Amino acid sequence: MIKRTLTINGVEKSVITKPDTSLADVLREQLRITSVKVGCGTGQCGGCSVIMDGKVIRSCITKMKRVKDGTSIITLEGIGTPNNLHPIQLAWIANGGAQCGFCTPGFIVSTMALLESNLSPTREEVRDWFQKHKNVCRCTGYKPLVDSVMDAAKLMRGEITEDDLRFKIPEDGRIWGTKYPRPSAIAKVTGTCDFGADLGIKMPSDTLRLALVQAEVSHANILSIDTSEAEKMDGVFKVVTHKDVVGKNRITGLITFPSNLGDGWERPILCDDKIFQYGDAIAVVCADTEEHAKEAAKKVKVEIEQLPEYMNAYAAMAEDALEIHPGTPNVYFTQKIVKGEETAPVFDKADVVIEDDFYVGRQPHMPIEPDVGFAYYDENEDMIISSKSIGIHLHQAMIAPGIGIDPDKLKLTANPAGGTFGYKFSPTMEALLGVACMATKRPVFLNYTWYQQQTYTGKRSPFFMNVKFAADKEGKLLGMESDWTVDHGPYSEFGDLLTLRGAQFIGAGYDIANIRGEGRTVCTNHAWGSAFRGYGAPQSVFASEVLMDELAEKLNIDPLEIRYKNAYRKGCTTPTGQEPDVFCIPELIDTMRPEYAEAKKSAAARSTDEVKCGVGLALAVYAAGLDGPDSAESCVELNEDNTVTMFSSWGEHGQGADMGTLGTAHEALRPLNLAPNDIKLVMNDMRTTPNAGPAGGSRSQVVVGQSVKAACEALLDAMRKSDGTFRTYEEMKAENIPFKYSGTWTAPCTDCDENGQGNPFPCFMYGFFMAETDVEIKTGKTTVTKMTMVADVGVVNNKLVVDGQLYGGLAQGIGLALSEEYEDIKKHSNMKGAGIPYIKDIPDNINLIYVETPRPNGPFGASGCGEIPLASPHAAIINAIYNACGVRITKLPAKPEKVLAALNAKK
Ligand code: MCN
Ligand code: FES
Ligand code: FES
Repeated sequence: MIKRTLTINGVEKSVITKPDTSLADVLREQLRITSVKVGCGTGQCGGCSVIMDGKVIRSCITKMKRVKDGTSIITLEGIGTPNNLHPIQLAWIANGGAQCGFCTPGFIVSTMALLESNLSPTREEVRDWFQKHKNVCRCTGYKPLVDSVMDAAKLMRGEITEDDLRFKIPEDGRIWGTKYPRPSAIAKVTGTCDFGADLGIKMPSDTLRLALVQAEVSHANILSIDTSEAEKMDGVFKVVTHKDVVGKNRITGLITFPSNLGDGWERPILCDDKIFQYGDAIAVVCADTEEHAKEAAKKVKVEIEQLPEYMNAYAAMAEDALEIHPGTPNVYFTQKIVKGEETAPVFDKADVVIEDDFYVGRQPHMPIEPDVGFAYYDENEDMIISSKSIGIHLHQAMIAPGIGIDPDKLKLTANPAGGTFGYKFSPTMEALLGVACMATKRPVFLNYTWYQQQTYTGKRSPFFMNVKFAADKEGKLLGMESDWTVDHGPYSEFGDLLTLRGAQFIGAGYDIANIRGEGRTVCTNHAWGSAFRGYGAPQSVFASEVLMDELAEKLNIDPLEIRYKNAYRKGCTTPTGQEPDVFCIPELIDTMRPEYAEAKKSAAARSTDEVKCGVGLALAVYAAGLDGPDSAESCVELNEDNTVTMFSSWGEHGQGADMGTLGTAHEALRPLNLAPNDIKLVMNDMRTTPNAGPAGGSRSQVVVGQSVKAACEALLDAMRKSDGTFRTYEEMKAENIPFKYSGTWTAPCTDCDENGQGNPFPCFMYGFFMAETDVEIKTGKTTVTKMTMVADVGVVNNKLVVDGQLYGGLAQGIGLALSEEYEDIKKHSNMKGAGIPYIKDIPDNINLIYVETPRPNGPFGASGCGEIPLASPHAAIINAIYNACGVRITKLPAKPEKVLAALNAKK
């Protein structure tokens, strides 16, 4: 043990600790300074940044033995407080710098040190600083963060006032369509927002800390699990294995379609007979400290019989491949698309036919916050599981039978989430917490390392695609044939629905009268497929958007014009035969025209023999809503002080469920002239908030928003007097009128049939992307120098949120195009290895342009927006690479070595 006396935020504190304990652990666990966030835990993300003796350091890799007595440490708590915000914090709020907010403390601390050394940085100097200090953000696309630093510096130099940065409510009192900051912004920029790990360490002292024992092979029979040595280790309370699970020990994948050959019950909570993928959970050690739990986890012995590992769809489809789940074929679901006439004669008669193969891979979600949660029994003996769930009611249904608990006795609540990007559409630790809590009858807390985040949670499912277009010589599409194979890993969770996305979105955006195709879902031993922002669109649209450029080239038509010619117009239908909600694509393309002309000129002027510059386009359509009669419920209550409380299960990834709910409710309740602060939010707690469905498929603004609107309208109806004015709380009470109202909404939609035909979605989102890239000929390295997106997400609820969604989604698209993958489990199990974009990988030059076509099915005309920015920016980048240097990378990611090999092959 060592003793250190440190000056923390100006106050002297002594700590006694182990020499090898990290400064981050001492600050968080011993001193309870929880603004310091641990993301990667290995020095790659800057989440744990603090200022040590004037310099920014990463406290997760700073051992206490290297921290001298008398050292000064500044954390976010020492920079500003909710009632006394520092200019940097004010600027962060004004620019929407905190989406999930998990990276925010690290960035603000880092900015503080920058501005102390240089109060007038250029934007490039700010970017260099964050690059050098490895500050990573997965939500914002970085531009709003640079904007924040520039504003903070201006304020600190006295060039603007605080008032200039504070939001002012417009005279009409309306916040719909404005940049009103999200309600959680102050807590996020001051480090007072408690995320799951912060709440976990503040649990009562008898809380058990958990550690996972994970599989280290991808496919094996389990012969035995020996926990005897682990049980004897210091501090161990219990080692929980499948034998302790009283329920079915399975998480149900909720089969969507009857033709699915699986039963959806294949994911074990804790492996019993078999290991299906690397990282599978085999046991959970429950101990007094995290350190003890982790030490004991290393002592659990698992005897296995290795089986052949089928690491991609084609390996698992081989004739001699074993059934990964005995009794269920590895190809367990097929989906056809049959629209219009047979395509064979159409292709025979066409002037031109073009065909290519495409692959979009296993993109990892890479939230900065690793998965985290805790469970306990409450005063009613109900089991409460608190996690990053973005679908609390859905997850209750998926895990209760497996744990062996009456669903009525199981309640889920959501902690503030440090980003999920879809992986939390699946329960990833909720069932583990449930079985550990039940087996020990103690509160339990599980905080994954980032390695566990990467190796145990789902990934984007790879699509192998072959797509063929038939067209006339003017470039009008006459037909399409498509074939797609979905590698969904070992667990079926929503794999059938994902496969349907191929039918719905390959070729979306274009009037294609005749389509034939088939897709299939394949069980493999690589990472299980979970929802990821875009859910099938980044795969499907990539194929048709790159092929569209190939067709344009063959016909010598400009890529913009061929898209314009084929865009949805009145009278045409989507690939599923549905009439689009609006016909905005020609306007999106027209809006892009001048930008495109400018970009082409600039690329031509900048290109040299060493660096070739190019411009690429891609269109995207994606749905806002889940298939068919998707529905949601929300409640609102009039309070004694004439404010109202909204009860909503709008799931929060970090995207802005709080702002979405507040903005929609405020607009719906405008007749009451409430200030935004008069609307209180109770969110995502099954004890009080009704089922609104999961926050996937960019559905919440539309479907949950409609239910918020309906609840508010019901309250207004109850409050309305005959003269059109509204009753107060006292008047309602006097007349015995109830105060609380529920609103529900169901999409007027039908599921797709076995031919992929139907009217599945209430609203669509549209985007037209342009990428400008530089390709270094010697190395094959691609740099995206500018992204432009013309977006139609309907009427915008909150401009700050929507801008943030688009910036962040575009940045993930750049990652998908150029660097991100999770193919090689060892190499890609850390952030850097998996290709997370740092600030210098994302251009500062991002241009967002809006077309706001009101949606008939959206609340106040809004559609969704979360996923459209990731639907096809990567296709635009790949098209830009081709435009720059003549190589077409159809299998992502386009890493330098791949581009270089293609350049060399071309020579
Ligand atoms: N919005 C708006 N006006 C519109 C449309 C949307 O102001 N016309 C706002 C909404 O109020 C909401 C946000 O934009 O705050 C996204 O709305 P919507 O598209 O309805 O999506 P959801 O709220 O259902 O959020 C989920 C969506 C998905 S599916 C993923 S995955 C995702 C995403 O949003 N993961 C994210 N955005 C993310 N952003 C962050 N920072 N972190 C994630 O994990
Ligand atoms: Fe310390 Fe990532 S750098 S948590
Ligand atoms: Fe930066 Fe979420 S706001 S990681």
